[in-house]
Amino acid sequence: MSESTQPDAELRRAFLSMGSNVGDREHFLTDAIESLVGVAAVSPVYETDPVGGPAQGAFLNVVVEMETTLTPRQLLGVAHRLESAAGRVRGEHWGPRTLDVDVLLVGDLAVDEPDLQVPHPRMWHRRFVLAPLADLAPELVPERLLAQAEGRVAVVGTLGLPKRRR
Ligand code: GSY
Repeated sequence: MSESTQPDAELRRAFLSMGSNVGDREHFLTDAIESLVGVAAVSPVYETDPVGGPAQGAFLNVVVEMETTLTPRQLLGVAHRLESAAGRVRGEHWGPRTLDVDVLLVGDLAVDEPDLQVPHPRMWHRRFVLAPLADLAPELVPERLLAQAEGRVAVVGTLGLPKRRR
């Protein structure tokens, strides 16, 4: 499927969650973000306890805000492409990974298909998503949900990204 945009497509505020817990975690996140078109903001980097899956190492997580005309399905295609570029091998379910990219929100669009749900159905329970999302868009994250969410998180810095074009 093409990821090209439609001439009259609406520009929307979209949010992607990215996580890495294998190898050079910061490098995988930085590379992925640098290859995205339409990045508007990147949250601080959080080191986070793994939620779900087998015993595994700590993640680095960020949330990326985009201004984009891409549809949720096109953004899912972008997410899969970024994961492949990071050499991700789909092994154990919820196991360690070089890069995971989830489509969280795309404007006020809602999608409920077997392989794609937007808003992302688990995001409201995961502190590794809600904390960086609240840094970028506090109005989207109810304080009560952030307080109740699962998993310890700690800010460890910011990614050294170059200033860039949209
Ligand atoms: O769903 C994203 C992959 N993932 C993560 C993650 O990115 N961070 C943390 N802390 N735990 C996770 N469990 C899974 S699965």
